[in-house]
Formats: sequence, structure tokens, C-alpha cells
Amino acid sequence: MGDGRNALARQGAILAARADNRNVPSNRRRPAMKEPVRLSLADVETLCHGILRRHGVSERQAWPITRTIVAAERDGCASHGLYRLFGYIRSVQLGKSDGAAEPVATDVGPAIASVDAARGFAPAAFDLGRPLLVDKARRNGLAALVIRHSHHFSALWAEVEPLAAEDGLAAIAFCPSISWVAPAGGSKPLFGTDPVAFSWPRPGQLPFVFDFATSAVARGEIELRRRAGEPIPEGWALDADGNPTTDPAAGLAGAQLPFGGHKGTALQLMIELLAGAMIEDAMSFEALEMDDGAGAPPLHGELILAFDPAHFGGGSPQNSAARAEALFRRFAEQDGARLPSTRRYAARERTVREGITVPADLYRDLLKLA
Ligand code: NDP
Ligand code: PYC
Repeated sequence: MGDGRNALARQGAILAARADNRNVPSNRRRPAMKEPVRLSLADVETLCHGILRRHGVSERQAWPITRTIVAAERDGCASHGLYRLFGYIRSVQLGKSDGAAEPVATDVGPAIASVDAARGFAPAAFDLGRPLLVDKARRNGLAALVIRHSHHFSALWAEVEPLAAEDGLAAIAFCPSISWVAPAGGSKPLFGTDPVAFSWPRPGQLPFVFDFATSAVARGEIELRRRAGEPIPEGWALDADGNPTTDPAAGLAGAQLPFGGHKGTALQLMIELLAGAMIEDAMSFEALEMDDGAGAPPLHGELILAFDPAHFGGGSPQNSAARAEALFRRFAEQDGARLPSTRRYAARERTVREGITVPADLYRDLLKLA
């Protein structure tokens, strides 16, 4: 992705000028765009990288963020795609995050590596820690990467999928976020939307991956509904008075709900403890206090566990992979059931060919940043 940056920057400037009618005589300017805008993935990369750089984000931080945003748009995960740029830029402008942070890796022990993101963003911290994690998992069978002091706005599949696809490891990742979610039975936010992701390598094909918020839905989904003026389903959120709501703005101002009632709440407790208290970084209620109303990407840590299947069975990793495939075959025989990640991979195949569409108002707002 690092090659041809000047060409990308030029392309970005052309896109921006095209859309806001710059350099066009006033009597020939087009009316404001209302239709969704089609962009190639290269356009998305240009736009995203250009915006980050223009707002003082260093190359070190900008390329990993760009990669995760482009991947999200490519895979049909708009809740962690382009619209996240507003949060990234806002947090740099407010001085909440350091757009030029230099993350620092520490070899904590045989099976644990740690990266201090230094108030930069999680994707650059993950990139620095990944080779250490992979090396330790290969040596020991099981290893952990601890990320601390990172501003986190990305989807976790972007981390665990390459660990399976490129490094042949199974992986689990989770992190707190910011107090938005009430415990089951309660009505005041305490937990974050606390995602958990898992990946499993599959010989000759893309890995099995799931990745979801432990709230009924990621906050980003509710924010996108608010932007689009659409209601949210019941069961996602309560308003500020603790009543069920289908109004996204009221839900954002009130409390999101956990998925699966008390089961989601228990998982959220586990994530806050392991990826917050245990690694001596912020739990979601502390991230809320530090954010202090800025609405920046929350500042907290993350825990990533990697397993090398070669160490766990009776010495025959081929056997464990074959047994796993037997399970996937039986799963595929179930009419109506679909494997998590198949929608993402199908979207990927399509967007690589056809590009993506971006709502006109989102594109217009992005160009203001550009
Ligand atoms: P969903 O509720 O859509 O759940 C997503 C997961 O479930 C994906 O693995 C998806 O696979 C799978 N899935 C969805 N529907 C089905 C179905 N009908 N059958 C089988 N599998 C299905 O997403 P969320 O809103 O919970 O989370 C979205 C993203 O938000 C995640 O990537 C998460 O990492 C991110 N997030 C990040 C946070 C952070 O702090 N950084 C906080 C909270 C969330 P597929 O992709 O193939 O559809
Ligand atoms: O969508 O819930 C969310 C989220 C929080 C932080 C990043 N994404």
C-alpha cells in the first residue's frame, strides 16, 4: 500500500475537486449530489489516507488505519469504515490521541508481548506487536499480545483474520470500549460494546472468522441509522429514562443493551476484567471518564491470544485440521445456517471488482475533511 503515494494523493485531489465542483465556473456547477457515490477501493484508500495525512496523522499511524478502513468498506462493514474518519480526526484535533505516536514493543516473557500504543491508534500498535506474537505462539503453542494505551476504533476481524490466513494460527481478540451498555436488567451504561473475535485457519481456503460486539449491536450501527434517519429495532437500546426505544438518537443518549441478556453481560464482565483490569488499562467506565465528552475513539487496551494448532494435539496438525473440516462440512449440510464470515468474503469478491457505494451526505462530509 505504501507505493505510489504521490499518485494516490493526486487522485484524491481530483476526486475532491470533482465532487465539490472546485475549478468549475459557477454557472456550470452541478447541483449538490444526492445519489450514492461509487468509489473503487483505490479511491477509498486515497481519500482515507489523504484525509488522515492532511490532519497531521503520521505515515506510521495513517497507513494501518487506512488499511483497516479500506478492508471494512471492502467487506461490507460500513460501521467501521469511512465514517470512522470523523472520530479519528476529531480525537487528533482535540489532542486526545497523538496522531504521530510511536508505539513501543516490550518482550514481557516467553509467551507475552506488550505494545504501548502511546496514545496512538490500535492498528499501528497491532502491526508492531504481530511478529512478536506469531513468533511466541510458534515457539510455545500459545501466546498473548497485550496492547495498552491505544485509541481503538477498528473492527477486530481485521486483526485475527490475517493471523489465521497468513500465519496459520487460531486467534481470539477482545477489548473494552466506553460505557454505553447497561448490564442485563439495568438501565444505566456501564460496559462498552466490548467486541470479541475468533479466527481459525483452514487449509486452502479463507479462515473461519467471527467478530461481534457483546452488545446487541455495535454502536457504529446505531450511529449509521441516525445518520440515515432510520429507526433501530427494539432490543438494541433504552432511552435516557430507561424505556425501550427505536429512535437511534434516544438510544445513543440512553443505554445500549447486551446481546443474549445475562449471557452477554457475563461476557462483558470477562472482557472488562481480562482486557482492562488485568492488563492495567482502562475499563469502559474509566475510558468514559477519560473521554470527558469528546466523543473520541476510546483510550484503552486490547488482549489478543494466538494458538499454534501444531502444539495442542497428539503431534499431527493435519489431523486436527481434517477434524475441523469435518465439522465445517456438517455445518454446511444444515439448510438455512450460514457460517460467520461468508457474507464478508462474498462482499470482498464483489467490491474488489465493482467498488463500493457511499451515501452522498457521508461523501460530502468526508470531502469537507479532505
Ligand atoms: P453483527 O451483529 O453483525 O455480528 C457480526 C458477526 O456475526 C460477524 O462475524 C458476522 O459474519 C456474523 N453474522 C452476522 N449475522 C449472521 C448470520 N445471520 N448468520 C451467521 N453469522 C452472522 O456485528 P456487530 O454489530 O456485533 O459488530 C460489528 C463490528 O463492530 C465487529 O467487527 C466488531 O469488531 C466491531 N466493534 C468494535 C469495537 C471496538 O471497540 N473496536 C466495539 C464493538 C464492535 P459476517 O461478517 O460474514 O456477516
Ligand atoms: O461500534 O461499538 C462500536 C465501536 C466502539 C469502538 C469502535 N467501534
